[in-house]
Amino acid sequence: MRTEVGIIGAGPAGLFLAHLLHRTGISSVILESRSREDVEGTVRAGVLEHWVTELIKELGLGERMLREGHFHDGITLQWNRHRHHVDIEGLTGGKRVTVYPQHEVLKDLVAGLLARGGEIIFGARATAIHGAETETPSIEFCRDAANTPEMLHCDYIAATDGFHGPGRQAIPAAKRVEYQKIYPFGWLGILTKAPLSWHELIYANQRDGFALLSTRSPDVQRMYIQCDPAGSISAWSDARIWDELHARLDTGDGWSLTEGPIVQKGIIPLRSFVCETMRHGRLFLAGDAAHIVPPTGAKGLNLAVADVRVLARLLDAVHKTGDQSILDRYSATCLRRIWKAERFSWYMTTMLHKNDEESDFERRIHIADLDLIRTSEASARSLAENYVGLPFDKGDE
Ligand code: RFL
Ligand code: PHB
Repeated sequence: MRTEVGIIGAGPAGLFLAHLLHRTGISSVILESRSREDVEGTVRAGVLEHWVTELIKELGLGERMLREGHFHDGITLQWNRHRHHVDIEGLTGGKRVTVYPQHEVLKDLVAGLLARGGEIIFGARATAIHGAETETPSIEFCRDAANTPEMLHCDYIAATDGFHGPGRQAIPAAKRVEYQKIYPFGWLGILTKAPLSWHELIYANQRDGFALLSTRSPDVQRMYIQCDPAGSISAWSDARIWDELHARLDTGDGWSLTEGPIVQKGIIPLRSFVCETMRHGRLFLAGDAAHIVPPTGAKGLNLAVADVRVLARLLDAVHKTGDQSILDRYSATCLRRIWKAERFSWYMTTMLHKNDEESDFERRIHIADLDLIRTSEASARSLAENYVGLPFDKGDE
């Protein structure tokens, strides 16, 4: 089998890349180890930056998002039982974020790609990457039902295979520098069949720890509470979850969270991670394969799309000019945006969580940071600009 760009992984990075390449006439094949049902059913991120929403529309895939997504003009920060609305739209000259679940985005991307004649092989696990340093790289893969390895020959390989995929390991260890921070807390996430409790997302820093109120639809809500990442989900009865959510989100002024049946729950650890370089010969890492952010800034999915936007543009330029040296810009261009998203995600995480490893001094600093957002327009604008998605650097266009 042969294609121009072999893509490992049908997550947001791989699927957006295939669409962007298709638009410029470059062929690709996506190998995805999971089934289509599994890919389209995994609950993850929920917030799309302004430019990602625009990109989805530009790709002609926005119909359902415009109908079912929720456009938020701000977020609520809460601390010491006090709530503060950050006017994202006003502070960014009219930009909003879209709350539209990642798996719904994936459904639209998969259906759109297949309708345009794109190729996604589900149940096909990439097992090895060959010849990344040559002009004829290939991906060895195995289909679920078969034991015989097959080969996908291509001009370039995009490893959009997430944090645990084989892509990153295919860059020789001596060429890779990895930066990592593990946080001493995780998030317990739930989906509940309940009506909206508040008109926008609430990020709360309470004495017992962080909580986030988000949404999926008018009837299904997404909520998170800070927890021990090593704890077992079986220790969290529904009653305990609601007790903690009330303790961290209720304001004591009559407002209270609306409860409903919990239909899904799970614990995720929080980490920050960056791999430099993101390129080895004709192999390119993008998305979670190259970096992880804690979800507090809602940046994971958006950053994955930003990487492949750069990659698609550079590959298009190489296609048109034949000048391979254009690809030398890939890593540095992506990493400029990645480190700013890492900074913002770390800032939101440290400001909003209870960290037993920190001193009272540091706790006071976090409260001062929150109060600065309330009282300083410059500080609020900085948060708003990062949250809605930083403008692209002119040099990266
Ligand atoms: P993905 O989405 O992990 O997709 C990678 C795809 O590659 C496939 N794959 C392989 N396919 C073939 N052969 C192999 N050998 C393969 N190895 C892996 C996988 O099956 C998968 O389909 O990476 P991508 O595209 O870079 O997208 C990144 C985003 O998905 C991610 O940043 C966010 O979802 C992170 N994240 C969250 N971000 C937020 O902003 N808000 C959240 O609430 C939030 N919750 C989450 C999350 C990530 C989670 N993970 C990774 C476990 C919750 C979870 C549970
Ligand atoms: C979500 O709805 O899953 C969500 C929203 C905002 C975040 C993280 C997750 O910062």
